[in-house]
Amino acid sequence: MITLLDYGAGNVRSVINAIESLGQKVKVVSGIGDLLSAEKLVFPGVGNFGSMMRILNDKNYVHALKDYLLSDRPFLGICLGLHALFEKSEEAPGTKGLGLLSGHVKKFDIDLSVPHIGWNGINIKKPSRIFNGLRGDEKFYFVHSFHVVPDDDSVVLTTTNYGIEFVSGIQKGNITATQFHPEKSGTAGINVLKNFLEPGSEKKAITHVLTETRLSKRIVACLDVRSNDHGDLVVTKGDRYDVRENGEVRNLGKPVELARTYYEQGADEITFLNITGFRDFPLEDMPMMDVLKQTSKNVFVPLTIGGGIRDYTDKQGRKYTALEVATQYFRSGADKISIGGDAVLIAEAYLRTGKKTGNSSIEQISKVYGAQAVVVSIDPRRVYVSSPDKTNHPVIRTEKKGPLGEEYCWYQCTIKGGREGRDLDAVTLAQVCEKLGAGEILLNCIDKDGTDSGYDIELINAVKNAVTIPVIASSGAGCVEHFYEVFTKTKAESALAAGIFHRKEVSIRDVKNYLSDKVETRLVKNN
Ligand code: 1PR
Repeated sequence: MITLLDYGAGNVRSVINAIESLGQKVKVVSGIGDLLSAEKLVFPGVGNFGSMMRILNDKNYVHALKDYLLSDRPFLGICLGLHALFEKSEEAPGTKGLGLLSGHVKKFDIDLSVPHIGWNGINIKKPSRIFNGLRGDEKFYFVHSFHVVPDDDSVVLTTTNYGIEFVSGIQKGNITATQFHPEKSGTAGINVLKNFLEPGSEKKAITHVLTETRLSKRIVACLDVRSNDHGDLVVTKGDRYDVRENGEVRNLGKPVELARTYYEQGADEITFLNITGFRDFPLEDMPMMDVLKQTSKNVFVPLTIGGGIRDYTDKQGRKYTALEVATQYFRSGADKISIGGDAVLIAEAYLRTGKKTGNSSIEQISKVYGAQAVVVSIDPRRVYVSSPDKTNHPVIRTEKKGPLGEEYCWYQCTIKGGREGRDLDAVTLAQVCEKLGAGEILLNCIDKDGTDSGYDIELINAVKNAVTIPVIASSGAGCVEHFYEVFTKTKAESALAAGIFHRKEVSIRDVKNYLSDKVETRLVKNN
């Protein structure tokens, strides 16, 4: 029996699913007694150091947890579960950590996008049974803005390079903790979990010793989901956001099955977008929760869900906050939520008043679940102008001229699946959302969606150069070369595609194989 410490601030379902996939049973801590009697404890931390310690204190878990750790029983901390072991964190000055290890937690101070999101490697610093069965050059999924700085080097198990070399794993006696998420790291991560759950007697040597690790560019498979006219939940695909063909919603498959296929092909992340979320209410649209629950049972890479995340009042007048909606999604297996239309309205309000209210969906969800869990999905469309003074919006000089030979354009934000254009441009939206606490931008482009003509490089550069958070380039991928183009002509961290994967024109494996000697990617053989 594995005991799991859930303090209620994140996606523990994926950890439970990963452990259960290894044939073990999980008991979630519901009181101090469970901590005292635990034989093997897993502590997956998500969110913010301050709120984590406050909850642990409120529940009176701190003493029991320290006793457990001091008794040297097997412990696996994940992410914030690693940070908790230290004395303090820059994320919550004045808040005491468990202090089992001397040292502190520091915010990344580097000239790269923060959070550090994605698949990176580990430099193994000492032998451990936790690595049995690994080669040593596998990549693991990271998502964090802070890293630990132990005073005692002897506890360092692994380091990882991201602007600096930081400590990505510690081990002291039976206590192991990783900055990366084994439960989200495909087969390699499941292997690490297995080694913790059933440690072998000998420490087998790894064959590949890395001296410097590199963050991979991520390939994201996107599933636009909605009910078709027969009431079936289907994966569909638009052509410039028009998902109907001969009057019918295109049906390209079933969401759970397709997600599993893309995982097996080596997708680094899966995104589900409930594309009618602007008119539905997700808490009534339980099939999407179900899709997440089913998918997270056997897909061990990060899952993002978008569509309908906003405050809502139902027909009976009951109010729901966007945070409540997001919480249900996280509880169902999502790692990140994506906000579309609501982000535009929030940014417009912010630009009108110049003030953060703290009440917006972006701010609230980011505060509770961390910036890394909040993606803003932008649906822009090109608006051509003959000269920059013809608009108040920031323009770019474009190589792809407009229908009347216009040399300039700006990118107009839309809501409601592209149906309504707003007086706001994509660059400003991205900047405002970053300020309000978004951790990543999913940058679509209506003009490119479903066209197979390649990504809108000009748009991606304009947005990427205006923010410091990671950007997922989306819309237009039609062949493997388009992925190479987007990664070499822009600084986007990820490339998302939908149509070519659904229509089986190109598989994710094809993309990875093509990129393998050109761009840093996670090797498909990991999965
Ligand atoms: O506004 O918070 O309810 O979220 C709704 C979400 O649904 C938004 O993220 C919005 O992007 C998405 N959405 C709404 N309508 C559509 C539509 O297609 N009619 N899909 C839609 C957006 C764009 C991408 C697509 C890429 C890659 N789809 O997700 O997957 O363009 O496609 P490609 O590789 O085939 O070119 P809210």
